[in-house]
Amino acid sequence: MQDYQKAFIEFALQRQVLKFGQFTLKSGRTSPYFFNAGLFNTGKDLAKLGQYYAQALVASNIEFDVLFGPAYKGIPIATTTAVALADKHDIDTPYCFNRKEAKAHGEGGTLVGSPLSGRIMLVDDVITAGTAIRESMELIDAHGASLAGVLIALDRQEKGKGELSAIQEVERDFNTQVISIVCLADLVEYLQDQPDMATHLANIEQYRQDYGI
Ligand code: OMP
Repeated sequence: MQDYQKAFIEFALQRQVLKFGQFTLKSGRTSPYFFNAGLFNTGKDLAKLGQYYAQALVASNIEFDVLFGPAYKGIPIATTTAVALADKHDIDTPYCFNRKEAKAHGEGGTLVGSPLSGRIMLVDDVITAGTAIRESMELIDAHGASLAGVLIALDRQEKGKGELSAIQEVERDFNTQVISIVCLADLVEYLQDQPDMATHLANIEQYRQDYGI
C-alpha cells in the first residue's frame, strides 16, 4: 500500500465516511463496514478528495483525454480531480459531466463542460451494481468516444450475483480497467497495523471469506 492510500483510509475514518458496525447493503448482505462518500461534504474535504483521486490516476499510468463525472455524484468528483491534477501535477485535463434531464432551451444538450471525445476516464464514488457505468457508456458510445478506464474511491472486492464482482463485470463487459484509490485488501492491510481495531479486522476477514472475490 502506498502512503497516499494509507492517508486516504485515515481521512475516510476521521470524516466517518468509513465506519465499522453492521450495515445492510443494497445487495441485502450484512457488512461489517460501510463507505459513505456523501460525508465528504465540506470544501476542505472536497479539495483533499480530489488530491487522492488525482494521485490514484497518476499512479495508474492510464492515458486518457477527458475526465467524465456522471450525474450527480460524479460531478463534484470530476471537478475536484481536474483541479487537483492541475494544481498538484501540472496536468491540465478537460472535464465534463452530464445532466440527468436534457435541456431543450439555452445551450441545450445533456453535456456540460468539454466535449466528450477521445479516451474518457470516468470517475465516480463507488460501483455497486454498475448501472451508472452502463448508462454512461451509452453516452460515451453516442459521442464516438472510448472508455479509457473507471476510477472510484473504494473497491469492496466482493462477489456480485455470480463469482465476479460488479467491478470485474464492468471490466469484462467494457474491456476496460477499473481503478480505485483503495480496495478492501488495502483496508485489511491497514487494520493489521492497528491493534485497537482487531475486532473490526476479524469481522472483515470473516465477511471476506463469505463474499470476497
Ligand atoms: P448510488 O449512490 O445510487 O450510486 O448508490 C450507491 C449505493 O452503494 C447505495 O445504495 C449505497 O448504499 C451503496 N453502498 C455504499 O455507498 N457504500 C458501501 O460501502 C456499500 C454499499 C452497498 O450497498 O453495497
